Amino acid sequence: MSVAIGAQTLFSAIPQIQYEGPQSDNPLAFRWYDAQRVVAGKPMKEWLRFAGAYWHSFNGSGADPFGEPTHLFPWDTEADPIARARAKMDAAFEFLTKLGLPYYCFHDVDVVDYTNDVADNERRLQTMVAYAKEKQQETGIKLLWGTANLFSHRRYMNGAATNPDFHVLAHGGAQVKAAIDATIALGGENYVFWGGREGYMTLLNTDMKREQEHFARFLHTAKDYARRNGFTGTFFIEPKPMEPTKHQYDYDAATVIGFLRQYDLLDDFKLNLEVNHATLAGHTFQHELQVAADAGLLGSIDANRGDYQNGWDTDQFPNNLYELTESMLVILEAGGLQGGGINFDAKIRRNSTDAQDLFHAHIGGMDLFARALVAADAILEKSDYRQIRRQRYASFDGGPGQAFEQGQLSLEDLRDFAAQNGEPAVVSGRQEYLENLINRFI
Ligand code: XLS
Ligand code: NI
Ligand code: NI
Repeated sequence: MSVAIGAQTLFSAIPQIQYEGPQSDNPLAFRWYDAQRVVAGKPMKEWLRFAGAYWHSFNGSGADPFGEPTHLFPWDTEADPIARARAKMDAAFEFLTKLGLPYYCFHDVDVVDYTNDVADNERRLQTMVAYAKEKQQETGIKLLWGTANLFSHRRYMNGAATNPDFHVLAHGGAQVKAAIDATIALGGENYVFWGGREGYMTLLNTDMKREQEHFARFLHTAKDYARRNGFTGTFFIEPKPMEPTKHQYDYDAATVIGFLRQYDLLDDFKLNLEVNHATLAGHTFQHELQVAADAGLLGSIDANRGDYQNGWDTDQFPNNLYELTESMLVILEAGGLQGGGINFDAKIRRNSTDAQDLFHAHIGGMDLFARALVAADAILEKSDYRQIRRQRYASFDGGPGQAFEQGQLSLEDLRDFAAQNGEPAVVSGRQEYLENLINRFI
């Protein structure tokens, strides 16, 4: 991104992004996302609750393991950390406002640079929270969730809550306390734990059971603190199977649900599911959504996509309408997200260096979700999609099938039914018909 000249800001050349409809050829307009349009009984805006991710959009420098930064932000020329953080926040709120994003999300360290001093960090964050409060009031933009970055600092190389050294764990606690305070002060609606390095690199030096117990204790301690201090929102755990550790404890939705149940955290925690993390776990995103929805824990989404040709968290902006329509089917049938929204945990590529690129990326993502929402609603309302699935299980709706579901049949009863009724009829699962259905409505 080019450096601002004079009074100009990074985004001053970009207009307010408006809905212009599918016929528009303006790349800086929405073609599908029409915030107030009612779909399935609610405005799109409420179904989707989009958020901008501070870390990718305003800290992501484009640097990679092979090369230096390519995204040169104007605020980085400010020497004073608070002045730098304010200039960055000005740009962030200008961006969110121009896109009409109702929410944002941040880690503590995204907002202001961190030092090794706990008290100094708290002061810096409080200063920026006061500034963010003004910005929120001016713009009406709200905090979808806050979180603490417990993975970048070198002290966390062996984890934070699961670190073998209590001293390191305590530093994690200090950061989480400050991040929870910030979230409460800003009226944040949720608080996220992504277990950055909560996992292991080799079992040879790891007491996995003890680490997981520490993790659960840490979550309880943080949750109790937040509740005591008036936080009424939901805590989310964000599953990811690997990277940066070889094995992350929050592997996937099913693993996290088991963990929450085992350690008595189900009353306060739900899931924040990320598309690329599902891919890394060897699942489709739809699968992860369905697992969470079935457990009543579908809280929030980190929107992005991976690259099917490689195995890491590339965090690209979403652009696959077919897959997203399948995902929106799950979300719509679940009645929406519980407390959360759609956070663009995605970054423009290293070689996308214009201010406009960040807008194109988000416009594309927002349009895609809006379009998938419309398509999924049409599939549910105008096709035989639901009926086909219901029909597949009709043998359990009455008679011995129902008795089985109700726990009234023994294994001998099953045996007798099989013996008396011969071979079951061959019934098609109609997969291709259903796949065509998705394509018909998108
Ligand atoms: C990294 C995670 C991270 C979380 C927030 O892979 O997706 O960005 O969303 O800590
Ligand atoms: Ni994420
Ligand atoms: Ni990720």
